[in-house]
Amino acid sequence: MNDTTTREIVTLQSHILAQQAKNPQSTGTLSWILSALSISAKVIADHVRRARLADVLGKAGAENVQGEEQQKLDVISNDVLMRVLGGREGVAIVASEENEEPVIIRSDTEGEQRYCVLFDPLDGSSNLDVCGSVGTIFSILRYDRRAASPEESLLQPGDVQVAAGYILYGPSTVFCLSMGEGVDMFVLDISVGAFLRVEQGLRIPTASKNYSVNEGNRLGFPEGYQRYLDWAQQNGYSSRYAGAMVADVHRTLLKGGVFMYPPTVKAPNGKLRLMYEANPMAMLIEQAGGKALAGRADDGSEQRILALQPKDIHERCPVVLGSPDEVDHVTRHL
Ligand code: AHM
Ligand code: MG
Repeated sequence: MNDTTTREIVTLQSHILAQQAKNPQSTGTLSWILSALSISAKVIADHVRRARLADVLGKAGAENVQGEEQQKLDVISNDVLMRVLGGREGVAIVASEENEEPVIIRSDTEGEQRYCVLFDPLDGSSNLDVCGSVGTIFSILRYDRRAASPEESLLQPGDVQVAAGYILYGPSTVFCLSMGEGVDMFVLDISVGAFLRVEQGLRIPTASKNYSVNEGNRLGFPEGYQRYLDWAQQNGYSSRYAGAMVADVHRTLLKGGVFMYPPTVKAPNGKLRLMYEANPMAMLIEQAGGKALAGRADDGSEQRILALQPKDIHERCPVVLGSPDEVDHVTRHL
């Protein structure tokens, strides 16, 4: 057989159905939710591509729950995800960076397994004005009917995520997904209208001399991070920072290195949100063989992001993730 006949063409949809078929108890509910995310990604990618022409760049004139100004496309992307996910039977609660309160869609006390979907609809959106890459990040949790309230059901550690991923809107639209059995990567073929699988069981390089951090904040970092940067600069490291987590994590996943958003004097827990930025990225990085830490715990041990118990859906945490050896170089300076 030649290469054309041996190389399968697998869409995201068929990949998800094949995963579902591995589990005979599966009802297909999660597959429907992932398919909703795939549709949302195509719609958002189209908005992002046309942003300048459709005059939807710039601010929407409102502030989001973090007190940050929303971009028009933040609002549009949030709306797309809310509308598409809202229509899916299996969705119990949706929580977004752009909404202060989670949206409870179905909170019944019995019946089939339902899920909570948390997302940052358009991460790094300030990159849009300069045609830089942006992305959507999502995390899926089981809806816990035993929780005291539907909101309580959301506050689960990242270790129990059922699936997580991101969509990068760059020169091409890339969907990276983990359902707990490795990381797979898909690229949107716009002529076909489908995400096609380009990588299965992606592995992050063990080491690579790259660090990715906003060095403008350096003087506000705890001393350990500053010592690491001195060490990296004395040892021939390159600095790469897109200013959009999805773009920076995607590069780190493929090329190796370490991505960090440390605590700063102004933001003692860093800037990134645990539940819909750090947790999904940490799941992908760990599933690809990397490490994802929130620094060191009080007893000096490494604090895995996925082991943190969230207390608030919008809480923040420090982030150090990437190639295992590179994360170790950071932590030995902390
Ligand atoms: P956002 O969710 O408001 O877009 O903020 C998150 C973004 C990340 O994509 C990126 O890693 C970080 O903020 C950049 O922050 P800074 O400009 O402080 O370096
Ligand atoms: Mg955002």
